[in-house]
Amino acid sequence: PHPTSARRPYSIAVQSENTSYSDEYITSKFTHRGAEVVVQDGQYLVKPTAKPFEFQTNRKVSKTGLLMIGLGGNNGSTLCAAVLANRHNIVWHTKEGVQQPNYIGSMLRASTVRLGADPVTGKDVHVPVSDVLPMVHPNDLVLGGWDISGLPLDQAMKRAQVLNYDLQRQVAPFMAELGKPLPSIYYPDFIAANQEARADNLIPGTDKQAHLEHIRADIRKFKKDNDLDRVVVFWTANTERYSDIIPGVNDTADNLLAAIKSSHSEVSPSTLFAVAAILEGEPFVNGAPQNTFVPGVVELAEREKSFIGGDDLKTGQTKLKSVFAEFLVNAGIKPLSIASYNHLGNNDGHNLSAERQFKSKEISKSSVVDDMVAANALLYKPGKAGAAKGTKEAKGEHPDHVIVIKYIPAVGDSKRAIDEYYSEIFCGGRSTINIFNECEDSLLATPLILDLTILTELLTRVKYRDASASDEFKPLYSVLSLLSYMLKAPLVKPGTDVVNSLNRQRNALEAFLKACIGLEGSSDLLLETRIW
Ligand code: NAI
Ligand code: DG6
Repeated sequence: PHPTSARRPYSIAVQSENTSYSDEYITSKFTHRGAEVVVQDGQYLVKPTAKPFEFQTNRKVSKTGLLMIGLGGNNGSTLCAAVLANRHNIVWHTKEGVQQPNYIGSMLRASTVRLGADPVTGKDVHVPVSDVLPMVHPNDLVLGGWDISGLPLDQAMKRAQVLNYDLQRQVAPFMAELGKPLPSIYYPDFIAANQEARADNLIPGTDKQAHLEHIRADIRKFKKDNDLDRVVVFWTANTERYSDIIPGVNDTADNLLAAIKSSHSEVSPSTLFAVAAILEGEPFVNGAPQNTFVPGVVELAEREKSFIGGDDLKTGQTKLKSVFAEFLVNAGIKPLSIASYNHLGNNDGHNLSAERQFKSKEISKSSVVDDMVAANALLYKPGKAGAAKGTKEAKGEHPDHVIVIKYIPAVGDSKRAIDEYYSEIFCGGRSTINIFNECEDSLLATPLILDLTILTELLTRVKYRDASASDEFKPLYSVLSLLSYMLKAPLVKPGTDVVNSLNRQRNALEAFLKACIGLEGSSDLLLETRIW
């Protein structure tokens, strides 16, 4: 660990026959309980199920690098400066007084999980989520990455206009040590034309196979130079337009690899980076909304047993929506329309002012209420199986849901989000709730990038086996849907349902972390408080 690392020794000991510890592993037994439901003649036939699993977590936290694509952008430069400020314990002056660096906004480092209760007092005992299993401390991440803009990191931080001047002033020498981002690949058709002026740090040529090999070599070199066990490759570059899914081009792993070889125009930079990471056996996370994960990428990740996660950081407006819309629908209130406006003035906003890039963001921001609506047939008429495809009848009832994003340079990184929830209430009544939210976008995004990186590294160390079949331990499935809590449009195993509810996403993550140390069951049942 870095000399100033705040990493503490692992401090939880579960005393149960379900949990065992060795120097190398934490091994736990876990019964996965569910129910199979068959609808027959209007009746729900429910069969409870219980499947025994074992989890094995390698206790040795990898020495981890974070390679960001878009390193010189607002998120990339803010993340580097924040980690350096924490690592070097830089305090700075604001008009409110002296400010300490921290990791507020990180679910792992700034929120807690209930372990159980004190047997004497009956009071709940909580621990930081990051203490449940051994995890990388953000201060220990080795930072690097690519950008089509060659501005050195200290100047990129200044350009971003996110952090307080006194912090920038003190952290600048450390940022300067990071140097300039690695040159990157730039296919102008994928991001807004207004980004062209930034593109001065490019890997030459147009040969996509050569680009792929260049990126793979960059990952290997970074890993070797820094003596790393693991590198998480993270897309926090500009939002791209959607790629067309073309049979024979990007629909299968082999077709995609062939398309890269022939430099097919529909292979985007983000897809190329994902393929590079997968082929290097390093995880790739997509923090932006475009469809980087074309079917060929998912198949390639499965084939290579690599890990992928995405899409699009769920930072503000959408995070709130994934709580608020669920609250309304679960309270039996029927949202009729959700109108979401936002304006911002940073480079992300500039890029999103182009129609095709906006479209990618619109898709990821819009999909977030779909599962909540689909789960409540009392409020929303479900789609009809036989109805013509694409019609309202086939899709079923849904609230009107509109997304507007405007670029207003004056407000910089300080995004404004305005939401109106217009709902039907009891006996024909109407409720209108308006929310106005203002904050620095990159200060919301940075802790999420850290959480995603740290969780991803952890999930590469967790193996499982079906205890009933006495199988060998094997890695988790390639698509890391446990990362959903931080993502607007979670990528899930093909054919499985997306869960957008923030609460359900968090519950899943908590349950999984606890399962890995042999703790089962819903802690919110609190049965002891309900019985004599
Ligand atoms: P930014 O525009 O400040 O930074 C993006 C960086 O990517 C720029 O420095 C640009 O030069 C670079 N870039 C573009 N194409 C590249 C390529 N092919 N290779 C390497 N670098 C490339 O944007 P910001 O605010 O940092 O956001 C980054 C991404 O994260 C955007 O796609 C945004 O939509 C997404 N996002 C941001 C959230 C936030 O709250 N800040 C939340 C959700 C998603
Ligand atoms: C404007 O919507 C810019 C976007 O990049 C957002 O800031 C980002 O996607 C965060 O969105 P949300 O909906 O989670 O606040």
